[in-house]
Amino acid sequence: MSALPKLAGFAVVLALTFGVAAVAGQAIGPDREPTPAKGMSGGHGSMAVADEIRGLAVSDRGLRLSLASTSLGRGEPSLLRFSIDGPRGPVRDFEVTHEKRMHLIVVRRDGRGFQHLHPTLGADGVWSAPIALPDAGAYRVFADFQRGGRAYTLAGDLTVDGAATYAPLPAANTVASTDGYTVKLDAHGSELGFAITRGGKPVEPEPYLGAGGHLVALREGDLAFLHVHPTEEHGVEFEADLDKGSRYRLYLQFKHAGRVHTAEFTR
Ligand SMILES: [Cu+2]
Repeated sequence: MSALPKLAGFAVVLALTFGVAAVAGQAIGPDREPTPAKGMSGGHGSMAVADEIRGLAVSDRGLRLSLASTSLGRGEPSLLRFSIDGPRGPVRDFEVTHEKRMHLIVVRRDGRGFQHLHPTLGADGVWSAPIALPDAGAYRVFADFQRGGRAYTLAGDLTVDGAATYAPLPAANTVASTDGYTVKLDAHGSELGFAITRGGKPVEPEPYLGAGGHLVALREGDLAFLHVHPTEEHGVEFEADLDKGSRYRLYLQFKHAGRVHTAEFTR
């Protein structure tokens, strides 16, 4: 065997390694440090480390999101099944964050059709959640969880068959209506506060997932999942480092009258 094919093989491996490193560098950024999952302070101005960009990769630090199926029938009630796999198969030792061991976010690539689900874990390590996706297109599935004191957001693609009609991101807004509620966004730097009213009267939301509300921020273009910290136990206030020059879709969820409502903003 001549040395040439061996060398060529080496060059390919080198190129692949470099390619992966370049992608990882883009996704994470050279100067970002992992956010400590425990002992994280939510107080105003006390964030010691930069927020981490997540949700761009299907695997991270030895764990991989495996979707049982990467396509679903349009509009059909289905069961979305997946596992989080380590080197020896599905792992089951998840930690509770925001009152749940797994938070699953499903959204179409254009930011429409947002769903926040709490799947159940089977004895075989397979999570499952009932779901129905009424519109065709490519969806992003985010599995948000904590294990071994570290926070993960792994993401994969899911397709719903049919002709998709993608819509541009709606224009920036500071007022959103949902289920008869009006929600006003008040932003000061990285602090995002939300005031909820109904019929002109202030609404005090009920606790939802251990806070006054839950906020997901997805970046336009790549749907990078921004980790958001509630800054108060009862108020609807968050700290989020939205990068300037990018637009985001914000999904604020709050609970009132026993039901969860979602207000959406572009910022
Ligand atoms: Cu959740």
